[in-house]
Amino acid sequence: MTELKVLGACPLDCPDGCSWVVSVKDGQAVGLRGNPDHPYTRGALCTKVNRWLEHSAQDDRIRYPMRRVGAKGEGRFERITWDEALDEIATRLDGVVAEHGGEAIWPYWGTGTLGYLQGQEGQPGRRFFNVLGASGHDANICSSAGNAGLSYTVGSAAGMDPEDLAHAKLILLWGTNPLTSGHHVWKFVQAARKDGAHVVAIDPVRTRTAQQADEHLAPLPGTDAALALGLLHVIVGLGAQDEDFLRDHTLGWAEFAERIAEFPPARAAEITGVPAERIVALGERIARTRPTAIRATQGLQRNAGGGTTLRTLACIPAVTGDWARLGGGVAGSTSQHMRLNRAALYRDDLRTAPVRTLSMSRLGEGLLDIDGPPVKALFVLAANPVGSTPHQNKVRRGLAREDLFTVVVEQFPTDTTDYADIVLPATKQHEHADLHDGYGHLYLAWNEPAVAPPGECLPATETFRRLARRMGLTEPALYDSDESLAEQALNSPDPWLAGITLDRLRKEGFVRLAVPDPFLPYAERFPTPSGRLEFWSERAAREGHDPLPGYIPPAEVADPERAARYPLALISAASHHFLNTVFGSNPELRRRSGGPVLRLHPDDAAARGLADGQRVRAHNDRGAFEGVLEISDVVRPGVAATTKGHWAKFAGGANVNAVVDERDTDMGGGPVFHDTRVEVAAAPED
Ligand SMILES: Nc1nc2c(c(=O)[nH]1)N[C@H]1C(S)=C(S)[C@@H](COP(=O)(O)OP(=O)(O)OC[C@H]3O[C@@H](n4cnc5c(=O)[nH]c(N)nc54)[C@H](O)[C@@H]3O)O[C@H]1N2
Ligand SMILES: Nc1nc2c(c(=O)[nH]1)N[C@H]1C(S)=C(S)[C@@H](COP(=O)(O)OP(=O)(O)OC[C@H]3O[C@@H](n4cnc5c(=O)[nH]c(N)nc54)[C@H](O)[C@@H]3O)O[C@H]1N2
Ligand SMILES: [Mo]
Repeated sequence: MTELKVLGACPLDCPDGCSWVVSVKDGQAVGLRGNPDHPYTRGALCTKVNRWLEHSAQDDRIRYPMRRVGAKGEGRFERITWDEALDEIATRLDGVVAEHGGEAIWPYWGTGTLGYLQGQEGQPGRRFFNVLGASGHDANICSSAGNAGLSYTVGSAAGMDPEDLAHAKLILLWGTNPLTSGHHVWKFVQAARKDGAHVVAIDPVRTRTAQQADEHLAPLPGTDAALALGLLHVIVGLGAQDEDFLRDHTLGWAEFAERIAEFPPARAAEITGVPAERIVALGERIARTRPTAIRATQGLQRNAGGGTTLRTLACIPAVTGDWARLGGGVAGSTSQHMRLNRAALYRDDLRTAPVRTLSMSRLGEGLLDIDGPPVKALFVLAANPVGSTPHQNKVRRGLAREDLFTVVVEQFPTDTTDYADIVLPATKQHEHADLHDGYGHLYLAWNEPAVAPPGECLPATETFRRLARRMGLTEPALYDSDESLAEQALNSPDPWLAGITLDRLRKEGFVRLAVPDPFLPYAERFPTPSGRLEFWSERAAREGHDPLPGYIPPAEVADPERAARYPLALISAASHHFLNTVFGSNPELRRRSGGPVLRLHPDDAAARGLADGQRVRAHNDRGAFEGVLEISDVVRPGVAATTKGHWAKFAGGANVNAVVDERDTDMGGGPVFHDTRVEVAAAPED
């Protein structure tokens, strides 16, 4: 039989949103590779997704509905039929609504797939839960702090097209590790370099990316805004500010200039731990290099002042006028350039009364401390909170509640499914249809199902249609087909979406937003209340923040009392081998990851009498996790580095989130993964 090529898209939570091609023979997927025609993917996937088909066929794949038979957390299940599963869920949800009201249901959705149909914003269940009057879910685990900060300054969290990094002459890779967390941007960095651009990495850790940069600055975690203000101090000291841009396109420059004056390089050096002469040198380089681009993603916003950090960083290209130049500005997420018709897709208007919103980053609190009504049913979709959410032990205590009914829609038996009452088997991307964009580029894509699902796996959209029918819900919008949902989402008045239809996406696989070329989103106008880039933000002031960008120290990292007990500042960034916790049970990727590794500077290891390669335990008053010690000067003294994504059940029962606090960032309600202190010691013998 001939081989069929089916166009699809990687659904994972990564800026690159790759386009892929599945080869199908005799109804089986026999190959999957990056789409060579996609300008951002250019034929390459990544270490992880190269194993997609092997991962999908793993023995531990969940293929049937299951009911818990062991204790919560034990992970013992029996196979049941879909009828039994739907009956039990319908009965339990009806009971919860009758006794406690709809808000006692928490639809907890995560980032396992970013598809508009199967994942993003909880869409497959969103209409269903709206009809039931369930609580809202604030998916603040990733970017909400930075989004909030950027939107005060710029009016949007979206900035320049990352492809335009190719036109920059100076690139600051600021708290981002693209060679691990989204490598497709690298070719644009390299293109700029070919044209003479200088590349600077700003990261407490000398990462893969920092090792490839021309220069590396290693600030203490959470001090980036002070660094930004120190750099601006140098720029303004040289008179290198763009007076025309400041006059015509910004608000509050006089006031912000006073704030900058408070941060001479010596002060910035004291706060950040970066030598003053390095700050002066980089400030001078920015002052004389047009355009300068800043690539800032999520890593540097996971701190007490994470929102303010991004708010302040976005001011640099305003002072230099680079927002008006191709190749200048901040290249972060492009999500907010994608103005699909979310209202039509989500149908929040189906709610008959306003509902409360619960915080994804505070699952432990949501399950243990919140009343009026307490959460009685938790519906987890495309998320693995035991592995990914702060304060693992608290989350476990919440999930262990006997009076909580938990449903998890999953592909693999994760640390979270272990607590489920019912597990429902979910299809994977090459088995279902979906509509995608990417948060690091400007393309939309359609993912055509390539093969039939294994066992009794269902797309989540179909799962919720069946559940709605079982519960006797009559709202017609609950029964729309996948294609109809995609069409509703694409039916947007936004001019950049003009001409992008489902038919066209199906035919072409992917389509670029109809943005102007060259793309200078804010050369004329910023989408702030004033239409200008707002150094001074009335809206920020109204919402309880400093009207000006500034510096907010990390909470735990900068706390001397905490530092005395737990001397090491811990960072747990992206693992090269997993995507959050996805792929965490793939034998080859687990082997390559070496399990959790904890890196310490030679001085810190020596002070504790620890040897390279030994098992160590990092702990604080919230919990502990274990890993293998790697002694290396890639981390600065006082900093410990590990990675996220390891499954607790393969790592001795806990991963790094056992030590992370359930505490909000300054704005946006984000988590503070990298604002954590620990002590490290030899692991106890078993
Ligand atoms: N391989 C792989 N790729 C991924 C992911 C993954 O798990 N694995 N996760 C995906 C997701 S969900 C996201 S959100 C993105 C995240 O992608 P990134 O934004 O790159 O996020 P991180 O890896 O968390 O952090 C990036 C860098 O920030 C540094 N950092 C930490 N704290 C600070 C700080 O205070 N200041 C500065 N300057 N640097 C700091 C870390 O050392 C790290 O090297 O990646 C996506 N891509
Ligand atoms: N310590 C520490 N923790 C972190 C971070 C950090 O930097 N440090 N980063 C945080 C970040 S940036 C993020 S975004 C969060 C992510 O946290 P989560 O949103 O919980 O993401 P994952 O842990 O990857 O879990 C996603 C789950 O979805 C499942 N899944 C995948 N595709 C589908 C599908 O199509 N349907 C269904 N039903 N399920 C599917 C996968 O099998 C996986 O178990 O983690 C955060 N956790
Ligand atoms: Mo994320």
